[in-house]
Amino acid sequence: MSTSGNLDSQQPHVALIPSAGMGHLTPFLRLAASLVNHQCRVTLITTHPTVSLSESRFISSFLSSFPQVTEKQFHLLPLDPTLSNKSDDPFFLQWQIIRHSAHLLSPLLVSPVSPLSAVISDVTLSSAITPITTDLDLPNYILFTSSARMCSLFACFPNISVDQFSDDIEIPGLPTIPISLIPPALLNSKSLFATIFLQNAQEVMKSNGVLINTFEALEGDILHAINDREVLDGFPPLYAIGPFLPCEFEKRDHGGNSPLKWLDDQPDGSVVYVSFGSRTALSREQMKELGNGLVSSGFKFLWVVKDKKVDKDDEESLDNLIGNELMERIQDHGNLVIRNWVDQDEILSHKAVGGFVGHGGWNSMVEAAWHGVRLLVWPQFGDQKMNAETVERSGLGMWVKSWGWGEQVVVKGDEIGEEIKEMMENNLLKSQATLIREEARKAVGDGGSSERTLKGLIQKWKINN
Ligand code: UDP
Ligand code: G50
Repeated sequence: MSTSGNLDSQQPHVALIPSAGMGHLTPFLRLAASLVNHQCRVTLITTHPTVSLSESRFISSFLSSFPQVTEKQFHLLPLDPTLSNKSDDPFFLQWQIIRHSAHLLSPLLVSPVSPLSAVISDVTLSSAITPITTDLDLPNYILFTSSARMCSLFACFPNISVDQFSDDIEIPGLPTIPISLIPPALLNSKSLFATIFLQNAQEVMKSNGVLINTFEALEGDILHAINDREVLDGFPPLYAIGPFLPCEFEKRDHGGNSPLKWLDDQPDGSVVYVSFGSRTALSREQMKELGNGLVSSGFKFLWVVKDKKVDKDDEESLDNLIGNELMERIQDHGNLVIRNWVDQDEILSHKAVGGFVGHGGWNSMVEAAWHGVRLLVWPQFGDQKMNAETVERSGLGMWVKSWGWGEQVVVKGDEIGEEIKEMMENNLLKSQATLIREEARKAVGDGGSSERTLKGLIQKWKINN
């Protein structure tokens, strides 16, 4: 503990190490903003290069808004050629590149003037970072960038043998996970994703704690089962400090093309917002069925269309993607289709928006909870079915189990239209979503569960300074 009596010297200094993809960067930058607001000193480790343009723009905008944050640039090693055939997902490959470059981090984590009180790194990097923080004798925390439900699977993963992957998965203290919900990449123990996931799950046991963007009303039962050590004895404390709040620095200049003007003209609660996040492209065939389904639902919609995983590659025109005929029908009905990045927060917070058709990316799920917008979740890959299950259990939304994973089946437009109608007309979902919004606000408000948990953590870092 500092003996100088100088308040400043008690200011905890936290280094943040995000991973690749907007779904990983976004919660880190929101956490960084929150730590600054709680009078912490923050160092942000920024990886160079990034995979997407969105990531580099987001980091620049964050750093301009928070000049008090120290940036330490982390220049990655080139891709090891033996890796390139291990996955066709540029974000998974980047996780591995960051992991392989981790030894270059040590000098960035040494700060003689203001030693670090804690290092918080993304869960996808955990097993590569832990040896470094151990060497430097620094407290090590992990940010788990998905749901607590997914975290329960993560915790148990090293104890699940490959043969068990033909059965549903038993999670002590919690409902069984049907095998159909498990991220497909985990079912192949040789996949790059499964290899990293297992190593991270083993090493996370050595960390001082796991931070997570969730809150009591959304996943209280799961949080308790993990923290009461029912799920796994010895799992580090899980700190639920969500919802992470969208921030001013995230706003972009739309060059006069903001969907807000269109939303302003729609009746309250009448619009369906449709987006599959920052890195999910539907097949052309599925895109057309979705367009038909949206039109047949009879509800007005704002649809964000993506054709490629990485934003730099997203070049095809809308007419080419969904066809002139469908495009005309969409526009005849006065709907809006957008091809670019949107400010999801300003859309979800708009009073015209009544429902959200989304892929189950965890950040989007928590944003929907924050704004009390009910959900039809349509999981495409990865952790998204686990997230969909937890959203359904909380009462915030629904999902259709028979729709399978994104690439497995093409869901027909009529069926999509029917489910959208069900979500929009379901008054129970509507009132539950409103309640969850209130609970979300309580959680981060004065004396709320997440606010107390975050303050407790910061206090711990101060004492260890
Ligand atoms: N997002 C956005 N505008 C877009 C696409 C995505 O603001 O056009 C944001 C969204 O609000 C969320 C993040 O990007 O904060 C995406 O993370 P999520 O976990 O929902 O899904 P992922 O993109 O990782 O699949
Ligand atoms: C991103 C993704 C697919 C996916 C997940 C993503 C998760 C999150 C948890 O975040 O499941 C996770 C923990 C450890 C790890 C990777 C991911 O190594 O595209 O499933």
